Amino acid sequence: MTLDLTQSLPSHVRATSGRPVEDSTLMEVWQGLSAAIVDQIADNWAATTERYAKGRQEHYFSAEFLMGRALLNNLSNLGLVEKAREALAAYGLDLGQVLEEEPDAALGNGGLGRLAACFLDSCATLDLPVRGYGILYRYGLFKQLFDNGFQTEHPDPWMEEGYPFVIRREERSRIVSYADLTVRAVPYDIAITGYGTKNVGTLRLWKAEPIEEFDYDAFNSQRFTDAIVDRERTMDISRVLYPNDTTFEGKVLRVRQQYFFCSASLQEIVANYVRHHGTDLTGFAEYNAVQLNDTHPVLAIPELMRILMDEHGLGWEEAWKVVSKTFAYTNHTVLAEALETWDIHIFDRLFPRIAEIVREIDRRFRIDMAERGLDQGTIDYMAPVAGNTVRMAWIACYASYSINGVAALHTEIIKRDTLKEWHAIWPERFNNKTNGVTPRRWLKQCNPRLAALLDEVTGSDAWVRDLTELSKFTEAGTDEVLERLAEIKHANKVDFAAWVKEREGVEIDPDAIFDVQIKRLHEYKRQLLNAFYVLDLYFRMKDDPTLDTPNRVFIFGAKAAPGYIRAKAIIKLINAIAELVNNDEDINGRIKVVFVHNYNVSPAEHIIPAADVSEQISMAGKEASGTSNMKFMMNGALTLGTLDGANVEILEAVGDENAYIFGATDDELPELRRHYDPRWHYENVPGLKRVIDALTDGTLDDSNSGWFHDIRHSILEGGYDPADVYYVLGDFAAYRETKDRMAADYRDQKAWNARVWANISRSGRFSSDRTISDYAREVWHIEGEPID
Ligand code: 8GP
Repeated sequence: MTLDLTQSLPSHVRATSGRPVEDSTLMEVWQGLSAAIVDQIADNWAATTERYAKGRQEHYFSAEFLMGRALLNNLSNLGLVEKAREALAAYGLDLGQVLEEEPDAALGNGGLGRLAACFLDSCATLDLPVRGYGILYRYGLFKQLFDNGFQTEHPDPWMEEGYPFVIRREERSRIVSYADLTVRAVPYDIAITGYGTKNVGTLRLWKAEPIEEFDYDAFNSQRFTDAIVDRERTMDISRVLYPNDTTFEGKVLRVRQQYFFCSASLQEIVANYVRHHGTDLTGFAEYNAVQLNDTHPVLAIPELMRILMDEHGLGWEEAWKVVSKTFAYTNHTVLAEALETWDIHIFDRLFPRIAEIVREIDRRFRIDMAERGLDQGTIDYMAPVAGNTVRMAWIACYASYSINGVAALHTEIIKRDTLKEWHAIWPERFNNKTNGVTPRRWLKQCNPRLAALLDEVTGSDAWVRDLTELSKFTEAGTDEVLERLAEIKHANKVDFAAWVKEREGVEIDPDAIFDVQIKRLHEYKRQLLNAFYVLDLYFRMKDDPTLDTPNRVFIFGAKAAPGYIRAKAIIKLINAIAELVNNDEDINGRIKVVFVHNYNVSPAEHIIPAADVSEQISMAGKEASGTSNMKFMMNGALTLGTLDGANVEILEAVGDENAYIFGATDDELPELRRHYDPRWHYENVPGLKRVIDALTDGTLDDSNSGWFHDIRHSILEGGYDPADVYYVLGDFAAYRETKDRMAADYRDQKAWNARVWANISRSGRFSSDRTISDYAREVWHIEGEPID
């Protein structure tokens, strides 16, 4: 049964708004159209759910799912884009405008959360029995505004106006108990459609609610506030996503959140096992695997022990056997501050039984390791509990049957450094799963012009389900195709320029090179290196007005964690550079700097198709993988990057002549750092002195915050950390040379477009379909189960 949108749209809009389409707001039309889509998939969704429940399943536990918008994704997967366009046109409405009404579901911070969203898309497309589990945060990641160039943070109540894609499943509620509070976990399900399949997967997000809406006794005895305080304490659990990319605050609440979704999800998974396979839980791991997306869901390990022992009567050994065949752990970062640890007193206070189980895991671990002959120092280092500190990553490594990194280099680094002690004992647990991104959202939907060309060149849309199809066409970059590519990029840049003008009030030249760095703001990602280049180029142009270089637009998008002052200083700096450069009459628009505020999934969908250059310039060894690098590649932007994360594999795929690689490598850095003197670079590397002096000599204005002084100090003097920890000055000369060369190369458009085609046609291995197929085969041991 396919949907007749011309018929169902008006009735769904009327049911939503209580008025005819003509009198409804655009928001109501968006809601009505979205409801029509949910209506359309309901039967297949139920059939898929039923089918998966019986067999072996994989459960993807993640504190973050950065889903972005849903309507276009669903229309596209269901082949309904044109029908929706027509149905709306009958009322004089434009689909594009209606789509822009949708808020982003920003239930994630960055790479880790967006990866989870791409993975769900691939699992649905591949008909895999996988379900996502997380938290229905009332407030997603904060909204970012700029006030005089400073980041300010604002709440993002993303579903307040009504969000038809989440379905409350009251009857599936679970009780989660803490020592001081008992709450109801109510599941809200989001349907995950795939491309070219009837299967519909599920993302289940839990919301915390009071067991009883109100404590009536307290209320009736006039203690109104008591009644409300407990209610609010409960609602706090799913109120906000923690806005930290690498570190955590509000520890007790954070731990409460983690336990909340782990416990509710496991209760449900165990209940499903009992329903279909009986009460002997020793076979649990034959039917269930749980992927832990970083350490945030690691409390699931002691919680499953508790459920198996206390609720199903297994002994410790039996339960541990099940647990150690159930969990698999993905590490997403080598930054030491991101390896979560908690004070065990938090566990004692919130859930004494879990604390007891964690101590017992620790006790047995120590015995186990002593029996293996490890020395006391190593045992203490690796133990799950040290003094009062619980180390979540170590629990994950001990209990999991699989441990993976997210790009080849990253996996080597965790084996060699971060997790080397575990690798020495259990090398067979370690495996690499290089990240990927979904070509549906990140190519077909966001870049329809390029998608149409790919259909034409390859003769079908098979690439949408199997991006490696494109590799058969690496030689198809004829003069005509290259010209078409150039036209498409130009048209995308014209659209983007209009979007930027409207959203940021900056005019940019579509014939300039669009050079883009979009990602969380962190010192290791080195937005500062990029900013220094822009400032240096500005000074060079001021010195020599005849300097022969193409026009350039430098585009940034980044949020800084609210407590990360240095990151906020870098945002202010880039905005100050934009102010200086964009308004200088000598420059006359030859350089423009745009900081796109409130960077998120849907802005990325506008930016990436228009990009010429993809900045992937982290200090080698620090970026676990990166995923925007893959999205840019698919959309024909060339990588300007270090040999870090998945850049290494992108280079391998495209070859030296099709990427711009520079800078110190992970292998070289330890030796280089030993003799490193940033001051020497400041004095001797062309351009650097002037750029760094501009931070404090009055050229740039930090509104007396002292922040630019702090940046200079951190680079030249250091303090608590050594000077220039992220080797910005050390890599500057190589970066400048490479970026200048790249800009010069841009002039030869034909050669440039040949590189563009090389990147697009070889991007197949960076589809999340490849990543997910690898997980399914090598870690989860599941296969596709189409419903018809
Ligand atoms: C990110 C990594 O930084 C990035 O390189 C990688 O591509 C991405 O994960 C997906 O694997 N890591 C995080 O986002 C991260 O560690 N976030 C959390 C602690 C919240």
